[in-house]
Amino acid sequence: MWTDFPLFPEQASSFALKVDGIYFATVLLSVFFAALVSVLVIIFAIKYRRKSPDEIPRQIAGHIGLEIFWTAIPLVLALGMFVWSTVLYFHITTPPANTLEMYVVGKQWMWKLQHPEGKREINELHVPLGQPVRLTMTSEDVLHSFYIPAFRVKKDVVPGRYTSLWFEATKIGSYHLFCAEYCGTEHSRMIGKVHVMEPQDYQNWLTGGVANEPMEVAGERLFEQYACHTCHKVDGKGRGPSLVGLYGKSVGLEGGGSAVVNEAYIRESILNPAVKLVAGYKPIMPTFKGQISEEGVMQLIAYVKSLKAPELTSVE
Ligand code: HEC
Ligand SMILES: [Cu+2]
Repeated sequence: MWTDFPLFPEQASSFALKVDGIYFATVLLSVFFAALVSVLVIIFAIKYRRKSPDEIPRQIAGHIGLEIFWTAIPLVLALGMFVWSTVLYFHITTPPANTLEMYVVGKQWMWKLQHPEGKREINELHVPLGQPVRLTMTSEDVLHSFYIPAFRVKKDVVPGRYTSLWFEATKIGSYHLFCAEYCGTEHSRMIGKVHVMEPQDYQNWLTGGVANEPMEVAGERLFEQYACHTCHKVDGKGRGPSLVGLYGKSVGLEGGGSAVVNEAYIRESILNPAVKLVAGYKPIMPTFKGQISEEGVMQLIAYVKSLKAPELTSVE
């Protein structure tokens, strides 16, 4: 439906049909009631018009049956729309477990994208068909918004914060990528393409061309370059805690409370280490604010994520 109609973007992700379903249902419902009310206004205006100059209408005190009738029906319809869209909203905001991770940095006025295997792109994103992809996104300067109409996904990209978005492409092709948040003079040129490829073609594309360094390897190099490894020893005997198996864990904080280690926590630990002190440690970690680029921070995060605790030999 509508695929040849240029007003509507293609349906190229697993969300597209579902989002359009809600969109059209809402529009149809609104059109139906708008038409019903308009037609009744006209009919009643004619039917109950004053027919003689001295006519005085009978007063109507109220009708409990009618009140219930026109309260209950809209209530059921509105709650139905609410439940339907809430269920879809949760689906769209909850990525499945087996996603491919990719990283996005917005900048006036371009999109910079990194694949964990090392490939980097500008204003272009290659993704495989039929595989859930999760983007972790941040901005180097101002607010942007990552928008792929054909996938029916859009999410703000905020400086100093990580937002994420996931989708599963269901159709081979190239689709528009827009910045959907006014971000300065050349906002309208902050556009790109998302290329959906057969999984095999995607693999070839990933490994083809120049040898690329995986993100976690680049992260490991930064880890040594910035001397992180002098304090964060694998065995936990350094001046800082061991980062092995840290990702996804919950750590106790100095002064009570705890924090879950996700991308945002690691970024904050690197840029503002004193904000959340790990219990039992002193605020000796220097800040790396202004020294490591957003891409660098993401590479460090990829490295920390790759430090998996050896199985069975649990340290705790
Ligand atoms: C001078 C020693 C030192 C250096 C250098 C250092 N750190 Fe730290 N780091 C610490 C200490 C001590 C803590 C625990 C206290 C805190 O949370 O600030 C810590 C905490 C952390 C945490 C949170 C750990 C947890 O268990 O929750 C992360 C992540 C981290 N550092 C990453 C890095 C990275 C990446 C670098 C290099 C860019 C680095 N650190 C450099 C000493 C250091
Ligand atoms: Cu922008």
